[in-house]
Amino acid sequence: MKLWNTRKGLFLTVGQKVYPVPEPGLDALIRIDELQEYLESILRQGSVDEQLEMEDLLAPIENQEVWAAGVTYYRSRDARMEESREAGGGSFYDRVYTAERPELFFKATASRVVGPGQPVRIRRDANWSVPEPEWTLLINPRGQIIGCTIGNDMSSRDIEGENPLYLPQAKVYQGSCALGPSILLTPEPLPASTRIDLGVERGGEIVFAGSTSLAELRRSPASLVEYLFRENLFPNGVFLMTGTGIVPADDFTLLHGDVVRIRIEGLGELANPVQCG
Ligand code: DO4
Ligand code: MG
Repeated sequence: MKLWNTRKGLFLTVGQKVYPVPEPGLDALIRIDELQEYLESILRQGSVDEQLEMEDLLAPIENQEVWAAGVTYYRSRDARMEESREAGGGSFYDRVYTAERPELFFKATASRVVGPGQPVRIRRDANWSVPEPEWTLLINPRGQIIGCTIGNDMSSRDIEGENPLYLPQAKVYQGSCALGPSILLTPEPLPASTRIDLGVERGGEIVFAGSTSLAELRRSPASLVEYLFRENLFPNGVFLMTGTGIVPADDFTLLHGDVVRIRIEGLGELANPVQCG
């Protein structure tokens, strides 16, 4: 069952059937105990004759923070070691890839997050920007994973590579995060075989395509959530991006006007134009 945040309110869908959700937003829904039972009761009320239009879709977030895990795939470790070699940061990435404690960082407030079809941004003071396609967990205030969605952890590789202490500037800025198009509400993890695909289009042509699968993710969702909740409270729940396994070659940078498409099996497609300025 999928949850959609739209200009007309929240809706559940099962296949083509659409069900209105009485709660005004995700904050209220996420606090409900026995959520699956509650959702089943909404389905029993019956479906409505409503089409969810692309232009009505909003990012599936209300007052949740967005956090992110890093260097959870070998490809990310490799790319980061390379980009920070001159700055002497290379060994940090190697060490965190194998360390017991994961890299977790604050990524975005809801105001910095865009939804399906809305522009993600590249920084005007960056000259090497990439999308990071990430399986993104939704966790309730009790630390239980209740669903997942597609996330784009937009990153400025030149700023991050110049000095690892610049990470917050490389990662956290207006329009630096996209979520959507909907939330798959399920406590079950996606299968390890789940494929993640990234495509970047420029002027109608594909200028980058890459893929990975959740089998390449080095850490379990439960262990990432356990670290995130160790010394933090999330009264409205929290999104946790699980890291990227796809990093374009070093000569690739996003440009204004590109379109980023991320597909995750079972979750659909999140597509966003890229804006600079
Ligand atoms: O260590 C820097 C960020 C890593 C990251 O965002 C990722 O691996 O996805
Ligand atoms: Mg990332």
